[in-house]
Amino acid sequence: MTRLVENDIAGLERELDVYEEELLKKTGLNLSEVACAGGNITIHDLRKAAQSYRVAVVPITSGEGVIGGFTQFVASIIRKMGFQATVTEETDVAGFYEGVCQENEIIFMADDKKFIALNLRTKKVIDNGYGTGRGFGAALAGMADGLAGREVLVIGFGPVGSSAAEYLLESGAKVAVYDQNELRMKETKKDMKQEPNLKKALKIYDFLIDATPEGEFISPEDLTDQAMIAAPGIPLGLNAPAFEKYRDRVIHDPLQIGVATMLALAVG
Ligand code: 2YC
Repeated sequence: MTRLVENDIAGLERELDVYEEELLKKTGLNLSEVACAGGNITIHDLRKAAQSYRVAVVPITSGEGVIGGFTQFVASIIRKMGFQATVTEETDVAGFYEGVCQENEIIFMADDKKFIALNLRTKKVIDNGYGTGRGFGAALAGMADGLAGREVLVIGFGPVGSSAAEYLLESGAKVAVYDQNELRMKETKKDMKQEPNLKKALKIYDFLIDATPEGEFISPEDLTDQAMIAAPGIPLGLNAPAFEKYRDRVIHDPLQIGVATMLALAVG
């Protein structure tokens, strides 16, 4: 898991509307619709939950400490989905206490190991990796206008990649996996195809999930002309020329889809 830095999220809060317009153009879905698809809930149920739940985001100072703008951006994504969301004044346990006392029943908080959404009413806890994988799977399906029966290559089989692969199987896609780590390749499910050679695989598959922490390992000549890429991995795996060529068919963001899908899963 790549730890974000302040610069990864600087300015994104005020660009959230533009971000959502681009998402809509690429996938035909807005942020709430992507989240609901990944979270297996209806927009109606999400709207109902927005009337019934309030959300607190708690800054956590442990480990490498607070990331500037992180909790504020998380709260703005949650507000974009129609929920009331506040960042607590206090941090850590005092912040958690403050959030609960103000009757927020959904708590978002992240230390250096885990980023979670906790539903105090249903005791459901959602991990960012799980939410991000499902959300980007749903975004790719939107871009492809459905992935049932289509072959999809998942690059990187960590928490995000394995979750995306699971979502794609549920959507009826044929899933293939490449991971440079043999051990992780062994964790792939029986109905997932293992692709031992990434360069060969990139020349075959039109639908890709880049769930690696590797940056700039994919060049334009590696990809098929029809390629569509959902890239939750930070930094982006496509190099600059590849991003330039495929930008209208690339979905990549540091937090928006992951946080939105965590919320949909937490209230579902
Ligand atoms: O500002 C704070 O409260 C910090 N404790 C937040 C630390 C987040 C560390 N995790 C990451 O940077 C990201 C996750 C958001 C998803 C993957 N890495």
